[in-house]
Amino acid sequence: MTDLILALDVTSRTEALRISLETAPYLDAIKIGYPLVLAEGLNIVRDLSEFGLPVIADFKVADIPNTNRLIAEEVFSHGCSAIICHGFVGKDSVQACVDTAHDHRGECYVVTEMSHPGAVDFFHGGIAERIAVLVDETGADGIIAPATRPDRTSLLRNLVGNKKILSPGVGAQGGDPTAIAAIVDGIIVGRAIYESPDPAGSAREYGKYR
Ligand code: NUP
Repeated sequence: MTDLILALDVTSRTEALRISLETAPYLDAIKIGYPLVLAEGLNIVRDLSEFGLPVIADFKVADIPNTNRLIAEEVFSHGCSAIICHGFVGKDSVQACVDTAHDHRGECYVVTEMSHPGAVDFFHGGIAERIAVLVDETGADGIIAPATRPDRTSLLRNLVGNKKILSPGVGAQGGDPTAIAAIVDGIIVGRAIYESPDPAGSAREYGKYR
């Protein structure tokens, strides 16, 4: 069973609510990030909560521990259920997000290796593997790993054991859900759903791995 997480990267509240309403029956969570939050503000979380789904804040938080904590406090006090942070900033910065998440009974996911082609320009030679180990050391709830490189995600699975893996890159970035669904706990799909002429039909299709 693999969750379907909608990456809701639209930039208007009206559009966000329309897509969510149409696709909610097929989703396990909604992921929001800078596009929607910078356009409409963090109060959009309250509107999205109406659909009864967890809202994941994908801010890829990557700052010093104190700033990470302040960002995470805002995220959770606005009603998000989980936060995504970067791992390359180091253990103390990740720990700040994890601790704040857990103070609010929320979750924290750590980006290991990103899904786009340029992700490996600087991150190679075992960096993602070291970040994956950080998850155990900090008590984070899981990692973000690429659907575009199932072999890499499979390797990271061996390192994180039962921790959750959420995987973006399915659809628009070329990732094949059938190649990744069995390895991960959730697939993250954005454009292939919200840019589809039939978002509900598309969500139903990606939801068949649930
Ligand atoms: O490595 C990552 N790749 C990625 O695409 C980490 C992410 N968090 N994302 C996010 O997943 C990205 O910011 C977007 O919100 C979503 C993928 O969207 P799409 O390519 O399916 O439209």
